[in-house]
Amino acid sequence: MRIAVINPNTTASMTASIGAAARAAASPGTEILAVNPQSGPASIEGYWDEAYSVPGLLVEIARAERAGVDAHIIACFDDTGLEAARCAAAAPVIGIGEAAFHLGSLLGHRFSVVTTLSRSIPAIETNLLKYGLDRRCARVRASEVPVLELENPASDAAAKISAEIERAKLEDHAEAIVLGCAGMADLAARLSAKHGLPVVDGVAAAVKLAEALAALGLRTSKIGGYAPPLPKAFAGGAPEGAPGR
Ligand code: 5HY
Repeated sequence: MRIAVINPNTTASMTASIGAAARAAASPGTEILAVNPQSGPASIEGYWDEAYSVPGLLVEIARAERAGVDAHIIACFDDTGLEAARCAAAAPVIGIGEAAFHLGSLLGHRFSVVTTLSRSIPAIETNLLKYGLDRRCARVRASEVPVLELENPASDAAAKISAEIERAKLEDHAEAIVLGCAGMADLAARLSAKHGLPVVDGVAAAVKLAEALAALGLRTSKIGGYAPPLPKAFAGGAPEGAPGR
């Protein structure tokens, strides 16, 4: 089984750590292809970054489809471009946010999310509503750690995230925690042991759900909203992956 893990930002070192987390979660025999676009923002923190990372993401989805992968994972907690990717791909597409929310809701009455910057909270809350999982989430919190600071071993990122988890337990009565950034993947086990509750990493959650769908031979429905894009004129030159390209 081959799974494409696409980090929609353009920071290759972050793609490498996401790939390592995905391989650590994958079953024997599952090959992980970890990639990122060649154009777009170095990190995604808010709606503007998200919008400019989608075209590069869709090019990587098209390339992974041509490579014949069994599933795609969007390794950005905002589930960047998820719906468009599901239109472009026949193989299932899993967003790490949606995957983590589903697993979090299986582990406690309510979970809290701990993400990076406050500006990322509205997009995450909107996704919870869209997925119908808002009632299972006590609160979306920000650790105020910029995404790329997670890559810096000298930063106090882990301490800030840990402190926010403690506040989520006390103030939200959270029974589980969902880590709100792909760059936090390597912190889950350590934070779970420290705080005595389940801590869900979206990358690992998405790998297991992608494997389950692929093993069951289940693929995205093409009879409705995720139908392939229709061929049409495209001013400025159609992007790689567009119908006919
Ligand atoms: C992520 N940004 O998982 C999101 C997290 C965020 O570049 N990878 C990013 O802050 O929205």
